Amino acid sequence: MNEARRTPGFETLAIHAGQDPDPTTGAVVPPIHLATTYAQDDVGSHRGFEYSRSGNPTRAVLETALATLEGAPYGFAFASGMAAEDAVLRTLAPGDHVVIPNDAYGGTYRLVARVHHAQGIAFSPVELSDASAVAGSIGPRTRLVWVETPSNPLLQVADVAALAELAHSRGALLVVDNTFATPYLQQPLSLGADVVVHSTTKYLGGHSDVVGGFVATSDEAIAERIGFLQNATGAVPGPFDCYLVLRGLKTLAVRLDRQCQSALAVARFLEAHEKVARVRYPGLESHPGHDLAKAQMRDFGAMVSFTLRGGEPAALDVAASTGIFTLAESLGAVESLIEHPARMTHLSAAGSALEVDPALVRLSVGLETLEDLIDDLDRALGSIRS
Ligand code: P1T
Repeated sequence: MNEARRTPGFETLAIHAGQDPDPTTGAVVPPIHLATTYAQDDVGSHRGFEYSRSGNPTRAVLETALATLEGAPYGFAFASGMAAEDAVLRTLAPGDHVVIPNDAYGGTYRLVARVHHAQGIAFSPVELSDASAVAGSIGPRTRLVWVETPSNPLLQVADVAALAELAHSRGALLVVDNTFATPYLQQPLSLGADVVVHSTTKYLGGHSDVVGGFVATSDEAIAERIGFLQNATGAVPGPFDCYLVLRGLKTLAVRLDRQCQSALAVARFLEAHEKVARVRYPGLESHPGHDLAKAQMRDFGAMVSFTLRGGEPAALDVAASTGIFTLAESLGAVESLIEHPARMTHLSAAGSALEVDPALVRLSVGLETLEDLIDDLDRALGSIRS
């Protein structure tokens, strides 16, 4: 008698989902299919691929693998996180309304406020942890509630299940940007979200060598529309980029286990430092979203933000003084990065509800030796002139 087989675990799926050995050669790594076009046996009769904007075998492997990790029946790869977000926003019609977080990646705000708003989409930035504020901002034309959790750069935690219920009760869909958490730490669709977006540039790629994006969804109608838009607007990733993200996925779990562990140690070090005013890391008991993060995430992620008692001058000093933490935008890779959101990643949100405190510094904790990372921060904090 056959016993029912256990569903494979995350790590197994990350390495094998959609990635059977190549049937022609037995190659254990998916081939990088560079062809732009595919021979047809008869007019209109092809073997699954016609033209590489519409579909490419390497991209198809990535789409199957990452959709599987998100628990999604449908997944679409894009040329960047912004292109993925753009596709989701293009499902709206003029006059529709989106609720956006008042703490989110600056580029997301710019896309909504300066691209889609100009095309007739209304939007309201709102504090996602304030349920009555979210409820109050949903109107009859609200089609999407957009969530980033943990958020960029304040690491705020939003209650995905509660927001999904609220959005659905008012006829809207819930979109979650899962870039900071990744499907290893959090699976928004299983919490009730309808659409997940990613910048695969970050943890999924994991090595600062590929820009990409992804949309996963459990909603058939949305999937049909996103698939149409992917082909019609053509913001698709190249096959080599798809391969790099696939390669990154295989080690996501082990990378994140170590990165989360180091991030917690870095956060605790910063919390005890006299020059630091406040540390924002969901794994700290002092974080207002700690219990919620514990309930909806496997671990707390590897992004840490903190404000300096010395305000912006001190923040600029620290950001410019580290040696191992590289001063650079982006996040989620093996290299630790430091940045000043107000002047770098979130400059496009200046003057808006998403404007960032200039005393804030953001860290992406990588895979270097933990003691070296802490020594580096200790020295940088010691260099504050003000
Ligand atoms: O850079 P791109 O792949 O287009 O992804 C945009 C994006 C979307 N969502 C979140 C939560 C993001 O953080 C980003 C990109 N963020 C940075 C580059 C950054 O340094 O914050």
